[in-house]
Amino acid sequence: MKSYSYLHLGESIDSDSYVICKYRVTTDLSIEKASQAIAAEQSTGTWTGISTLNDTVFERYGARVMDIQGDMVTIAYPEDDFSIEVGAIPQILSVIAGNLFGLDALKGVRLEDVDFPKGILKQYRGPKFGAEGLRKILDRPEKPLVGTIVKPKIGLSPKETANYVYEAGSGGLTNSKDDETLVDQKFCPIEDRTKAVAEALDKLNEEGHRMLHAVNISTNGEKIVELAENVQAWGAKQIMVDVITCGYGAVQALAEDSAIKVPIHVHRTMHGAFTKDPLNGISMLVITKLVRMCGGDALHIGTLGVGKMTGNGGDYDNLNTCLDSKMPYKTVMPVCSGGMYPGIVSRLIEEAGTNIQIQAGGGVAGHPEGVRKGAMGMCQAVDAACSGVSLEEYAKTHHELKVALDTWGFK
Ligand code: CAP
Ligand code: MG
Repeated sequence: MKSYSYLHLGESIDSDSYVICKYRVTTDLSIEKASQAIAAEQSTGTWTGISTLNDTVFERYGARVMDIQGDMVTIAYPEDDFSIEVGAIPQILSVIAGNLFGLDALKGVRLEDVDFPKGILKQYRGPKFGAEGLRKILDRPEKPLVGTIVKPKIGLSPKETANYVYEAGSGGLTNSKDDETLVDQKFCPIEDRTKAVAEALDKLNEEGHRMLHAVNISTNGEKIVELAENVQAWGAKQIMVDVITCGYGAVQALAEDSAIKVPIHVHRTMHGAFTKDPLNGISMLVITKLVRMCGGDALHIGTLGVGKMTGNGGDYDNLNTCLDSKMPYKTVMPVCSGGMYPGIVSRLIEEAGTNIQIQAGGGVAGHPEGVRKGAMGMCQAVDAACSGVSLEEYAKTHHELKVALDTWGFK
């Protein structure tokens, strides 16, 4: 049986004909052997030589280990290894992030980054609205969007949810959203909730305040587009989808459905199961790239080390990937959420800049004087940071911010 080597160290390739992945590899074998095991398993090989593999197939479709730097391995997969069917993230993932995670040859492996050739990128349309589109809808050209997550996560009735949204908007927030675990429970049916929230948003609009609320439509594949169209008909101005639990195909189906004319807020619940371990799993950077390709308009990217969720230092990469011009699509609004409160807003803006959506659940609903004042406290913190005034100074003349700072302090 002829044996083939997948090692092409130091060779040059036309990078626009390959999907190029970076893997962090931990192994008891030599790193070369482990890298070959990945390249073989994910392209033309298996654990042994096979009589059915010939030179032509190997040359055309074999993955190539291009570089090894310490524990970081670069593998290039020929473009033709990927489906030509328009938009096939499931097939892409089964190549670049599939069986390799189970290989005994590896103690750990983490897909850190991926770059796609133009031929694959052009199969995707990216966001319909993106960061700029959201700003246009909200008539908020520069300052960060300031949002809330209706809290408690579950248990409020449609009327109570709408009331929360109205209070948050009256306090100045530009955005609100359902929490990731709320979809269509008995205590808060999605139709009633959507209609009640739409009324609240209309009332705010009549009072001169623009606001969006993302209704969580995360559900089964065969139903998700229909549910999105329904909530839109019931008055929803934005929808939310949990990308990891519903899948990239769900985001893409929603973004590419011509009947859906509202922006998509993408939540990433469950991502920590495979992004948190620095030596095993898939980085959030990869997820960010895929969401941008599939058409998410806003995406949770972490809080750059200032909030409650672990960032692994990768949040900056997520932020840049939402906003840079490396991908041929509109930009994605980066959402910084999780443990946000007024006392950390300045630090967040220092780290992230102003082209972000800052989102606080507890940091609004936990304000001792209620949701409206909580919203005011958040907006005042953002206004202070954007005008270069310290939060302490601004709080001298802004009561709601002062109460928030007295309650939660600074970070
Ligand atoms: C935030 C939140 C969001 C997290 C998700 C929550 O609430 O609603 O789901 O931000 O994390 O349930 O924790 P708080 P990430 O503002 O009350 O913390 O954005 O990192 O995916
Ligand atoms: Mg949540």
